Amino acid sequence: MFPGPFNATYSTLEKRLENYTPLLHTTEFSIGSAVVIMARFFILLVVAFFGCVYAQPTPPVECELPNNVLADIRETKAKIATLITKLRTYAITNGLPLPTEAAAVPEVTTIKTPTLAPEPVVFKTCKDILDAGYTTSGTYGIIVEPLEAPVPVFCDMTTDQGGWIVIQRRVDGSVDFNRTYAEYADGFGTLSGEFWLGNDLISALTKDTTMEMRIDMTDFDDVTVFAKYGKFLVDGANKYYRLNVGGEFQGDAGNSLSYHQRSPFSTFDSDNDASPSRNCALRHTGGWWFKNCMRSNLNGFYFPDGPHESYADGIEWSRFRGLKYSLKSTEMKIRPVAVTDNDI
Ligand SMILES: [Ca+2]
Repeated sequence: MFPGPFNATYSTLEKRLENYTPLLHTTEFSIGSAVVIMARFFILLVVAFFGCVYAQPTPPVECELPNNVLADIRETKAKIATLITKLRTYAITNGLPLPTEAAAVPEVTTIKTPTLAPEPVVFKTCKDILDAGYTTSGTYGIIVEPLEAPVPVFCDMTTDQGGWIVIQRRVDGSVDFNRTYAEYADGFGTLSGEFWLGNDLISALTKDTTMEMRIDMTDFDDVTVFAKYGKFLVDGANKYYRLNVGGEFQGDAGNSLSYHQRSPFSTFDSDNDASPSRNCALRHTGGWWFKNCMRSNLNGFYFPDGPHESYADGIEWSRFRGLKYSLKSTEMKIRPVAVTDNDI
């Protein structure tokens, strides 16, 4: 370590030096500190010189500092130089920055505007997912309020410009659709095959977003037709998942759903239809918005051949193949109604 206070003979300067003694015991030093010490020393020198000059009576005479004072000043300067040398030595032996490296003046930097953490991407519909660049049909997760966890849905990304949430599919009869009211509320089946998405979910999806609904259907001659409705909304459980279907109708399948407008949902164990004498779901099988009773029911029994002798208990769409023909495949799908210039 360094020695204690230097034995300066110039009393005032010695006192000043003592004030800087702590520097000897700390690593927080720099050449700047030594310069300050020297600067203060020279200020003392200047003060002493002019004090000498102006203290003389007129006419002024040449003033010289006493030799002993000059000697003390030279000695003190030498001691300060020694101090600086020791500081540099200390810095080198301890791997510190050299005191000659003056404290860097902080660079003026442009303060960046804090960047907000990016919001997590939330997809609420298959249309969102399509717009994000995912053009392959398949299972995706969407957020359906008030649920917080993503809900898996099957997105049809190709039909009619894509972006459809499929809510129903019949394709091979592998899934039993003659289910209870509670099962229709929850949904059943598998997204890659046959399924009913669930009335609670369908209601939640259509409650706050204006949706259009499209049905693609195929008979056993592989004739494919479609029906498309401009507006589709399913009320909540408190209204028995009542059907609200309207808007512009398009398609070559014929309109066999508008008849069911504003009908609540019925199953064999929950008769909410408009027939006082019959349980339409029990008679026609499956769950649907039966009225008195039906012109369509895509959730009926899957007949593997199409035509059937029984009346209207298959997968029926009367305007396409009548009520004694069960379709080969069906898909019901919903998509947010596109905003057009007329809506703005
Ligand atoms: Ca009834």
